[in-house]
Amino acid sequence: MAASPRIRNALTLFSSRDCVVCHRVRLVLAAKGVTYELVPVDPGNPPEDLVDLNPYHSVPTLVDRDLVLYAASVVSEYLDERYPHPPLMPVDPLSRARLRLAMLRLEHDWVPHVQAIQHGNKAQADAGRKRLKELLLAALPLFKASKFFLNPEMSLADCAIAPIIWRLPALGVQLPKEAKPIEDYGMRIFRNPAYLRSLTPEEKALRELPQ
Ligand SMILES: N[C@@H](CCC(=O)N[C@@H](CS)C(=O)NCC(=O)O)C(=O)O
Repeated sequence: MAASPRIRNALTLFSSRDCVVCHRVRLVLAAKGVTYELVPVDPGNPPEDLVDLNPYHSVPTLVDRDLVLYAASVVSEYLDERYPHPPLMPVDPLSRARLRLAMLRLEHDWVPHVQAIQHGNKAQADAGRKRLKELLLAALPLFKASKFFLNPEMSLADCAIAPIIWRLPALGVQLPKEAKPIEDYGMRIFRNPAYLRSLTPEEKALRELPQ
Protein backbone atom coordinates (compact mmCIF):
# COMPACT_ATOMS: atom_id res chain seq x y z
CA MET A 1 0.00 0.00 0.00
CA ALA A 2 1.37 3.42 -0.90
CA ALA A 3 1.12 5.74 2.10
CA SER A 4 -1.52 8.36 1.51
CA PRO A 5 -0.50 11.96 2.26
CA ARG A 6 -3.65 12.24 4.39
CA ILE A 7 -2.63 9.41 6.71
CA ARG A 8 -0.38 10.85 9.39
CA ASN A 9 -1.26 8.68 12.39
CA ALA A 10 -0.43 5.04 12.90
CA LEU A 11 -4.14 4.38 13.27
CA THR A 12 -6.61 6.10 10.97
CA LEU A 13 -10.31 5.47 10.58
CA PHE A 14 -12.27 6.57 7.54
CA SER A 15 -15.75 7.00 8.93
CA SER A 16 -19.08 8.49 8.01
CA ARG A 17 -20.40 11.19 10.38
CA ASP A 18 -23.66 9.38 11.10
CA CYS A 19 -23.72 5.68 10.36
CA VAL A 20 -24.47 2.70 12.60
CA VAL A 21 -21.74 0.62 10.99
CA CYS A 22 -19.01 3.24 11.46
CA HIS A 23 -20.31 4.00 14.94
CA ARG A 24 -19.86 0.31 15.80
CA VAL A 25 -16.12 0.56 15.12
CA ARG A 26 -15.77 3.95 16.82
CA LEU A 27 -17.37 2.43 19.93
CA VAL A 28 -14.85 -0.43 19.92
CA LEU A 29 -12.01 2.10 19.64
CA ALA A 30 -13.50 4.22 22.43
CA ALA A 31 -14.02 1.20 24.72
CA LYS A 32 -10.36 0.28 24.22
CA GLY A 33 -9.25 3.87 24.87
CA VAL A 34 -7.30 3.89 21.61
CA THR A 35 -6.43 7.23 20.03
CA TYR A 36 -6.71 7.47 16.28
CA GLU A 37 -7.23 9.95 13.52
CA LEU A 38 -10.74 10.15 12.18
CA VAL A 39 -11.17 11.02 8.52
CA PRO A 40 -14.82 12.01 7.99
CA VAL A 41 -16.21 10.62 4.75
CA ASP A 42 -19.36 11.24 2.77
CA PRO A 43 -20.05 7.64 1.63
CA GLY A 44 -21.72 8.95 -1.54
CA ASN A 45 -18.53 10.75 -2.50
CA PRO A 46 -15.56 8.72 -1.20
CA PRO A 47 -12.20 10.54 -1.23
CA GLU A 48 -9.47 9.43 -3.59
CA ASP A 49 -7.29 7.92 -0.84
CA LEU A 50 -10.17 5.71 0.33
CA VAL A 51 -10.84 4.64 -3.28
CA ASP A 52 -7.17 3.64 -3.55
CA LEU A 53 -7.17 1.74 -0.27
CA ASN A 54 -10.46 -0.14 -0.29
CA PRO A 55 -11.88 -1.84 -3.42
CA TYR A 56 -15.41 -1.39 -2.02
CA HIS A 57 -14.80 2.32 -1.15
CA SER A 58 -16.83 1.63 1.97
CA VAL A 59 -16.63 3.01 5.47
CA PRO A 60 -15.59 2.11 8.08
CA THR A 61 -12.06 1.53 6.78
CA LEU A 62 -9.18 1.23 9.21
CA VAL A 63 -5.55 1.88 8.34
CA ASP A 64 -2.97 0.62 10.85
CA ARG A 65 0.43 1.43 9.34
CA ASP A 66 0.63 -0.94 6.33
CA LEU A 67 -2.55 -2.80 7.12
CA VAL A 68 -5.83 -1.73 5.56
CA LEU A 69 -9.03 -3.32 6.85
CA TYR A 70 -12.67 -2.86 5.93
CA ALA A 71 -15.98 -4.50 6.87
CA ALA A 72 -16.98 -3.59 10.42
CA SER A 73 -16.85 -7.19 11.66
CA VAL A 74 -13.26 -7.67 10.43
CA VAL A 75 -12.15 -4.30 11.81
CA SER A 76 -13.83 -4.86 15.20
CA GLU A 77 -12.33 -8.33 15.71
CA TYR A 78 -8.90 -7.07 14.69
CA LEU A 79 -9.11 -4.20 17.20
CA ASP A 80 -10.19 -6.57 19.97
CA GLU A 81 -7.15 -8.75 19.30
CA ARG A 82 -4.70 -5.90 18.70
CA TYR A 83 -5.78 -4.05 21.89
CA PRO A 84 -6.74 -6.86 24.28
CA HIS A 85 -7.80 -4.64 27.23
CA PRO A 86 -10.61 -4.57 28.08
CA PRO A 87 -11.54 -7.76 26.22
CA LEU A 88 -14.73 -7.39 24.21
CA MET A 89 -15.30 -11.09 23.59
CA PRO A 90 -15.82 -13.89 26.09
CA VAL A 91 -13.22 -16.66 26.18
CA ASP A 92 -15.27 -19.81 25.70
CA PRO A 93 -15.88 -20.93 22.11
CA LEU A 94 -19.62 -21.41 22.57
CA SER A 95 -20.24 -17.87 23.84
CA ARG A 96 -17.96 -16.45 21.17
CA ALA A 97 -19.81 -18.33 18.43
CA ARG A 98 -23.19 -17.17 19.78
CA LEU A 99 -22.06 -13.54 19.79
CA ARG A 100 -20.57 -13.80 16.30
CA LEU A 101 -23.84 -15.24 15.02
CA ALA A 102 -25.82 -12.46 16.71
CA MET A 103 -23.57 -9.86 15.02
CA LEU A 104 -24.01 -11.58 11.66
CA ARG A 105 -27.82 -11.55 12.08
CA LEU A 106 -27.68 -7.90 13.05
CA GLU A 107 -25.64 -6.98 9.95
CA HIS A 108 -27.88 -8.94 7.61
CA ASP A 109 -31.30 -8.36 9.17
CA TRP A 110 -31.26 -5.11 11.19
CA VAL A 111 -28.75 -2.74 9.59
CA PRO A 112 -30.38 -2.73 6.12
CA HIS A 113 -33.60 -1.46 7.73
CA VAL A 114 -31.73 1.33 9.52
CA GLN A 115 -30.15 2.31 6.20
CA ALA A 116 -33.52 2.14 4.42
CA ILE A 117 -34.99 4.51 7.01
CA GLN A 118 -32.05 6.90 6.69
CA HIS A 119 -31.54 6.80 2.94
CA GLY A 120 -34.60 5.20 1.33
CA ASN A 121 -37.74 6.76 -0.11
CA LYS A 122 -40.84 7.10 2.08
CA ALA A 123 -42.20 3.62 1.34
CA GLN A 124 -38.80 2.01 2.04
CA ALA A 125 -38.37 4.04 5.24
CA ASP A 126 -41.86 3.14 6.49
CA ALA A 127 -41.30 -0.56 5.75
CA GLY A 128 -37.87 -0.34 7.46
CA ARG A 129 -39.42 1.20 10.61
CA LYS A 130 -42.09 -1.49 10.81
CA ARG A 131 -39.65 -4.36 10.30
CA LEU A 132 -36.99 -2.97 12.65
CA LYS A 133 -39.59 -2.60 15.38
CA GLU A 134 -40.74 -6.20 14.83
CA LEU A 135 -37.16 -7.48 14.98
CA LEU A 136 -36.42 -5.57 18.19
CA LEU A 137 -39.58 -6.85 19.85
CA ALA A 138 -38.81 -10.41 18.78
CA ALA A 139 -35.39 -10.04 20.44
CA LEU A 140 -36.86 -8.63 23.68
CA PRO A 141 -36.21 -11.82 25.72
CA LEU A 142 -32.52 -11.59 24.77
CA PHE A 143 -32.31 -8.00 26.05
CA LYS A 144 -33.87 -9.12 29.34
CA ALA A 145 -31.70 -12.21 29.79
CA SER A 146 -28.39 -10.66 30.85
CA LYS A 147 -26.79 -7.33 31.64
CA PHE A 148 -25.38 -6.99 28.13
CA PHE A 149 -26.41 -8.77 24.93
CA LEU A 150 -26.06 -12.55 25.49
CA ASN A 151 -23.19 -11.79 27.85
CA PRO A 152 -22.58 -10.52 31.41
CA GLU A 153 -19.89 -8.08 30.18
CA MET A 154 -19.93 -5.53 27.38
CA SER A 155 -18.87 -7.16 24.10
CA LEU A 156 -18.40 -6.48 20.41
CA ALA A 157 -22.10 -7.34 19.98
CA ASP A 158 -23.06 -4.41 22.20
CA CYS A 159 -20.82 -2.16 20.11
CA ALA A 160 -22.90 -3.21 17.10
CA ILE A 161 -26.32 -2.95 18.79
CA ALA A 162 -25.98 0.25 20.86
CA PRO A 163 -25.61 2.53 17.80
CA ILE A 164 -28.99 1.24 16.58
CA ILE A 165 -30.73 1.71 19.95
CA TRP A 166 -29.23 5.22 20.19
CA ARG A 167 -30.83 6.19 16.89
CA LEU A 168 -34.34 4.78 17.49
CA PRO A 169 -35.95 8.17 18.36
CA ALA A 170 -34.21 9.87 15.41
CA LEU A 171 -35.26 7.01 13.11
CA GLY A 172 -38.87 7.40 14.21
CA VAL A 173 -39.04 3.91 15.71
CA GLN A 174 -41.25 4.01 18.79
CA LEU A 175 -41.27 0.97 21.00
CA PRO A 176 -44.19 0.08 23.28
CA LYS A 177 -43.92 0.21 27.09
CA GLU A 178 -43.20 -3.50 27.39
CA ALA A 179 -39.99 -2.93 25.42
CA LYS A 180 -38.50 -0.85 28.25
CA PRO A 181 -35.76 -3.49 28.84
CA ILE A 182 -34.37 -2.50 25.41
CA GLU A 183 -34.14 1.16 26.43
CA ASP A 184 -32.69 0.13 29.83
CA TYR A 185 -30.09 -1.98 28.03
CA GLY A 186 -29.18 1.02 25.87
CA MET A 187 -28.83 3.24 28.94
CA ARG A 188 -26.32 0.82 30.50
CA ILE A 189 -24.09 1.36 27.48
CA PHE A 190 -24.81 5.08 26.96
CA ARG A 191 -23.72 5.75 30.57
CA ASN A 192 -20.29 4.27 29.90
CA PRO A 193 -17.88 7.23 29.42
CA ALA A 194 -16.51 5.46 26.34
CA TYR A 195 -19.89 5.87 24.69
CA LEU A 196 -19.69 9.67 24.67
CA ARG A 197 -16.22 9.42 23.11
CA SER A 198 -17.57 7.21 20.32
CA LEU A 199 -20.02 9.84 19.08
CA THR A 200 -19.47 12.32 16.27
CA PRO A 201 -21.06 15.77 16.79
CA GLU A 202 -23.83 14.72 14.37
CA GLU A 203 -24.56 11.59 16.40
CA LYS A 204 -24.42 13.47 19.71
CA ALA A 205 -27.23 15.67 18.44
CA LEU A 206 -29.55 12.67 17.86
CA ARG A 207 -30.68 12.45 21.48
CA GLU A 208 -29.81 13.47 25.06
CA LEU A 209 -27.11 11.53 26.87
CA PRO A 210 -28.38 10.05 30.16
CA GLN A 211 -27.12 11.71 33.39
N1 LIG B 1 -20.41 -4.36 4.96
C1 LIG B 1 -19.81 -3.05 5.19
C2 LIG B 1 -20.93 -2.05 5.01
C3 LIG B 1 -20.73 -0.71 5.65
C4 LIG B 1 -21.64 0.31 5.02
O1 LIG B 1 -22.82 0.04 4.72
N2 LIG B 1 -21.09 1.49 4.82
C5 LIG B 1 -21.75 2.52 4.07
C6 LIG B 1 -21.81 3.81 4.86
S1 LIG B 1 -22.82 3.67 6.26
C7 LIG B 1 -20.91 2.81 2.84
O2 LIG B 1 -19.70 2.90 2.92
N3 LIG B 1 -21.56 2.95 1.68
C8 LIG B 1 -20.88 3.26 0.48
C9 LIG B 1 -20.42 2.04 -0.25
O3 LIG B 1 -20.54 0.92 0.27
O4 LIG B 1 -19.93 2.24 -1.38
C10 LIG B 1 -19.17 -3.03 6.57
O5 LIG B 1 -19.49 -3.88 7.41
O6 LIG B 1 -18.29 -2.21 6.81
